[in-house]
Amino acid sequence: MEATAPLSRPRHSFQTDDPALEPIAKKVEAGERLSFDDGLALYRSGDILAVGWMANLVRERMHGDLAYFNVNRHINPTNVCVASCRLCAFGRKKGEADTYTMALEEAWETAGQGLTEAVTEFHIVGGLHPDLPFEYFMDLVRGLKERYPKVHIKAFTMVEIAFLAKVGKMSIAEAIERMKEAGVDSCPGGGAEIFADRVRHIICDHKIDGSEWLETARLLHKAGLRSNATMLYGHIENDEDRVDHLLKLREVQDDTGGFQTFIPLSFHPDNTALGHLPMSSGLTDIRQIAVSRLLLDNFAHIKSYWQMVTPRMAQISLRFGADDIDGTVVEEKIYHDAGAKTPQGLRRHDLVRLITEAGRVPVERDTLYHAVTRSEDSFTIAV
Ligand code: V47
Repeated sequence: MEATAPLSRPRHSFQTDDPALEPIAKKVEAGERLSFDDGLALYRSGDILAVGWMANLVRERMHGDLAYFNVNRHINPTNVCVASCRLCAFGRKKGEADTYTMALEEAWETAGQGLTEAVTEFHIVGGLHPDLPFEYFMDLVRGLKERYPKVHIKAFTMVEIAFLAKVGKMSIAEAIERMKEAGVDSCPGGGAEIFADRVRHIICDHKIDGSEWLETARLLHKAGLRSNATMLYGHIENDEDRVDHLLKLREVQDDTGGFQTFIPLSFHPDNTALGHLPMSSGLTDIRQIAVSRLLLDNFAHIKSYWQMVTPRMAQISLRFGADDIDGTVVEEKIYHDAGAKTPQGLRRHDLVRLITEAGRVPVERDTLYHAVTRSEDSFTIAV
């Protein structure tokens, strides 16, 4: 059961100097669905406080003052990747000097290094390795489950699942069944980038296309696994591409209900083939959180991933539509290869402090948003 806390504070009324936001506010207050054009108006409005006010209204209606975090550990088993995505600073071609691929024992041991904080989730994402067999990934998951049976395994993006199915010469539906048998509990939301073909051809031409990503998510949800969804923004996409991306996710969610959390990811240009582009600004990050909350009316959670936007911005986001700031992470490679200046990981008490200072009530959650209660070095999950 998810924790909820109704909010008893009285609400101030909506005010804006942007007439385009007036009809949108009426819809938001009435709980009505927003349109494509509403999405564009939200991206183009100069009144960020009014946009944030609406997003905060929705966020508090859904979660009161609660703000979620988890104690997790990222594991990136390999950086060898057949794709050559211009957006990426992490992937390497086989044979290059700074490649790595974890032996299974090494991956299992690395996973245990975060257990001093009793992690409740392993988040596993990696390159599309040309030679690793399907069974390497299943053994990786099976070995983790054997060694850490209480830890939820959130593994493999839609892009990896489609690739693994090809490697294993099986359908995507079969690959998903095999993943479930091995012990995968849910899937992360990466690889979605921007669904529009025009943009996808430039930033990640070698990945499955947008409709394949969405179809793989549908299959996953149909098989009973939940997943997250992401959007990579702040590169060459425009407002129409962003709204299109969000509404395509909303459409799948109407059908399956299988998405758990939406995570907007700000593009980090360093060491990528798009290194000439500037980093997104704080205003863009905050707006992206708010617009996501407003358009994705059927998503329970909007995550402001502190690794991406910095702990400072994640804190502010909790007043602009976000209800989650992700977890301890411990060791992050994908954005740090692309120039992220944030720490590799944060401790549990740092996350609690960030949330409390923002005037919200911290709730440690597991991956499926059950509240976690801790005593000394063990934890229990309220289901
Ligand atoms: O798909 C890659 C992004 C994603 C860069 O599900 C980059 O809870 C910025 O999906 N600059 C992988 N972003 C990470 C991911 C994720 C992260 C946190 C939580 C969850 C979750 C999922 O990272 C990739 C891509 O969109 N990425 N390179 C870059 N240079």
